[in-house]
Amino acid sequence: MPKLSSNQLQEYNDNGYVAPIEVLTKDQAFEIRKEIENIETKWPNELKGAGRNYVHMISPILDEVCHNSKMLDAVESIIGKNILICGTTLFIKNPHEKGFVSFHQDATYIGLEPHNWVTAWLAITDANKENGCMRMWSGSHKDNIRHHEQKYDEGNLLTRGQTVENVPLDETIPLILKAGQMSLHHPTIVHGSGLNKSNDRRIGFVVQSYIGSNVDQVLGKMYVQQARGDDNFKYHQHTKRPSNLMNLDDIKIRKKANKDLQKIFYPGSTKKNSF
Ligand SMILES: O=C(O)CCC(=O)C(=O)O
Repeated sequence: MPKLSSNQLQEYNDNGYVAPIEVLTKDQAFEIRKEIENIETKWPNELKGAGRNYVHMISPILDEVCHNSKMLDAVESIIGKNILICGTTLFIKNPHEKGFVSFHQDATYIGLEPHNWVTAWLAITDANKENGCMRMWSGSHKDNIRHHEQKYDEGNLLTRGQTVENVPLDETIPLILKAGQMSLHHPTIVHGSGLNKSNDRRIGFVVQSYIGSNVDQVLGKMYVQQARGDDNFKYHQHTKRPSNLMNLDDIKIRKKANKDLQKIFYPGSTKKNSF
């Protein structure tokens, strides 16, 4: 099976991310966009606030993406063959809104230990400098967790507005992707993204994250699916894959999963965002 090449793996190890990786055709990515927008139209509150998480639990189309063999082949090269899907998040920036993502390291508040996990950011629309693609501080994953200021600033798409300050913007690399391509990034790389200044939405569907089955959740409870291999550790609750869109049983499990996710995201926090 085609996995990451040795050059791509080297890129990941040296820089803390690797991209672009071809996953879907432009048309397939557009089908995913239509599914997201169909849910937004029929169930207007479903993907808002905390509803941006775990959408793969209620949509067979988004579930299928998480099990895409091209994604899993690449992920397997990094974390090994026993792979769990422990969460998904939609990062949508609508045009002319204030959405941005401050520079941060994913590992800071997420409770996933050890760091045998990787985050897959799949472009559902093109992502470029104009519409606020992610920017990576190359090589920063080699350092430890840095201090994050909790800013809770307006428009910040992170739970606490957690921010690594004084990141040299001109040293960060824009992660430009075409719809259907993905990037993989390391738990400790410093990354963020700016405003969407285009006239269209910027949509990223993020598997946050693919974890090795040896990875525990030290802050709370997570709901996982087996993507490949075995789970000999059994740290997490396994859930079934959705059978049809917005199935009532799946909605119930997703609600519970989202409630439990809030307990992971916010311990010790003075404020709470809507996510
Ligand atoms: O979508 C973005 O701009 C940022 C997403 C992000 O921070 C992540 O996937 O870890």
